[in-house]
Parts: sequence; C-alpha cells; structure tokens
Amino acid sequence: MQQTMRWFGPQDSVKLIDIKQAGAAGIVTALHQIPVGEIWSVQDIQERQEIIRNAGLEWTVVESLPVHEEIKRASGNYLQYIENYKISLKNLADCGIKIITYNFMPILDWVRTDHTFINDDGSKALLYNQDAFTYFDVFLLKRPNSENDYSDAEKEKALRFGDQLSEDEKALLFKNVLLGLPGSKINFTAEQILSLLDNYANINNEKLRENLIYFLAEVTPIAEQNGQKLAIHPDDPPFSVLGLPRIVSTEADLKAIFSAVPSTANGLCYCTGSLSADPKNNLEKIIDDYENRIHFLHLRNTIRESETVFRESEHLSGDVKMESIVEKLLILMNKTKTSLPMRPDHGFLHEVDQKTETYPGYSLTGRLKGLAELRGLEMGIAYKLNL
Ligand code: CS2
Ligand code: MN
Repeated sequence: MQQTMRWFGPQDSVKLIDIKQAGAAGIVTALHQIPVGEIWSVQDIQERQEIIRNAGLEWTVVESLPVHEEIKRASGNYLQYIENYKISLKNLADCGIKIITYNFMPILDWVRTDHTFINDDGSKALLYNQDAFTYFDVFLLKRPNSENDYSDAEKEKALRFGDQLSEDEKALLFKNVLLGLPGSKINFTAEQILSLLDNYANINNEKLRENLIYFLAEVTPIAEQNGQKLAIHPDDPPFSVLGLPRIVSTEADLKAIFSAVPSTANGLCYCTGSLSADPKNNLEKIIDDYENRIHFLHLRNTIRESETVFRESEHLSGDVKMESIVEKLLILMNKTKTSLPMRPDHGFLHEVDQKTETYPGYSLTGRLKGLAELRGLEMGIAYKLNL
C-alpha cells in the first residue's frame, strides 16, 4: 500500500513536515479554497503541488473534487458544472494527478452526533447515536414532516435522550450535526439547512441515482482518456439522514453504480469505516466483487454498540477485522500488480493534540498511530505471505 495522509492545505494546523515524519509518502488533499463547481486551474494545482514537493512529498490523491449540489439534483446550471468538472479532471491529469475521490451525499458530508466521545484512556472519538440524531431532527431543527420518518417508539426514545441534555449540550448537538464540509470550519445554520433540504423535496433514491449515473456517464470517459481513476466515497453513515436520499450505502447500491457505467475508471474509495456502520455490508465480499475498481483505501474501524449507536474505534480493533481486510488487499494488489494508496481515515483526539485546533477526526497523533499500526500490520502479513 502507498502510505498517505490527508492534509487540508496551508491552513491546516497539521504541517507537511509532521506528515512526512509520520512516515507517509503521499498527500491526499484538495483545493478547498475554490468554491464547489468552479474549475481547478493548472496554475492553482501546480502551486499546491509545489508546496507539497518542497516538503519532500507528492500529491497522489485528490479528496475531494466536490460535486456541485446542482449536479446532484440535475437542476439549474448542472450541465455547466459537469463541463467544469471535466476541465478540472483534465487539468489534474496534466499535472500528473490520477486518483480522484468524491462523494454523492446530498448537502452534508459525514455526520456524527458526538465529536468528543471519551474512550477509557481519555482520548476522544466520533460517535453516531440515532436517538440523538432523531432528537435533533424532530425536536431541535424541527424539520417539516420529520415526525413521519420515525415511529412513535423512536420519537419517545429520542425525547428521553433529549430531556437529559442541558441547553449547552443541545447547542453542541446542533453544531456537531451541522458541521460543514471537510476542510471548512463553517457550520450550517438551521435556516440554511432547511432551505437546502427543501431543494431535495422531490428527489428520491431513484432520481438521485439517475443523476449520479448521468454525471458518471459524462465524466468517466474523460477520466478514462486521461488515465485517471474516479473513486466514489460511500455514504457516511450508510443510511438516510434528514429524510435525504442515499445511494452509495449498500452492496446493491454499488452494483447499480458500477453496472450502469462499466469502465473501471468508475471506481470506489474503499472506506471500511463508512461501510462497516451497516452490519449488512460484507466488506470482504466487496473486495472480491470490485477487484479492479478499488482505487483508494480508507482504513478505519467502528464499533456498533447497539442497533442505534456506532462509534469510531482504534484502527486495528472493532467490528472490522482489519487483519483479514489487509490480507485480502495485499493478495489483491499482488495479483493486479498495483500498490493502492491508503490513508488512516480519522484518528482519536489524543491529549497532546487537545489544544491544537484541528478538524474533527483529523488531529495528528491519532492518525499517526493508525498509520504506524497499519504499516506494521501490512509488513507482518506481507512477510508471512511471502509477498
Ligand atoms: C472522509 C469523507 O472525512 C472523512 O471522513 O472519509 O468525508 C470524504 O472525504 C468524502 O466523503 C469524500 O468525498
Ligand atoms: Mn472515508
């Protein structure tokens, strides 16, 4: 595996030197300063590449080249945004960047209700609690008709959860759920989110899937011509939130996406953390099914505490049997003669990083630990398998 780490750009409190010293060779980043939908120029890309090269690293994966909301809804200027996307892909290819990650989650990126769940050793982790989320949705945000999305028992349970929260805790829950996109510190306000949600009122899963396939049918041939690989990131969590459609959550979803646009340039960001939050997803089978489509690896673990709560766990322990996943991936890479880029996706917030302002999940030490453990795991398995 090619060891990589995510970097949010010059604004990131984690510095390139730290990433270099953590043992990564590749950088995963994006031009977060460019508004979603606008073209990434060769000049902007090269400027970023130069900063990365000066630190002795290489920009190997884009995460994300974000998809404009109008493309997801197939409305407004979406055709123009698709053309812009193609140009950005070409510009990235001209600069030698070949792996492009993106997602197709409406409005929000990943969602957690608690960003500071305290582990036994005092480190902090990200957690999703459905009762907290339901409480937020129905009783704090008061999303119109949200009450119809939950059973009476679910709403009662959510109310019981909410009743024990202080006003500050309620405000924090609100803030946690409406965190902006990765790399941005801006949260959505209630008014903003409600009006954005309104735009999806007539978009169900079928329609959203149709829009994704239209987008892929347009951009995949361009990526293929450029020698690039597109890697869709699974939904996180892998089920509907706020009544929004979700189409990259299950094995059936993946099948629909890849059979509609068969080119292997239409590929997957294999994120064990996101996929594992749904116990029905068979992570090993996904490797077997999509051997030639897995272009980027996010290795992360989760623990499903109950039907309604999951939290992020240490990279090597949790519901994902990481040793088995890494073994399968090493055998696959040996067969296909590739070395896939891998990043530890999220890490715990350790004491040493408490005072540094970092994007939730993206402090240095927790990810450094994950990277080190995963490298060791890889080395041991490769040795045993004689690879
Ligand atoms: C990432 C994703 O920060 C994360 O957890 O795994 O949010 C990812 O960056 C995007 O969904 C990819 O577009
Ligand atoms: Mn991920």
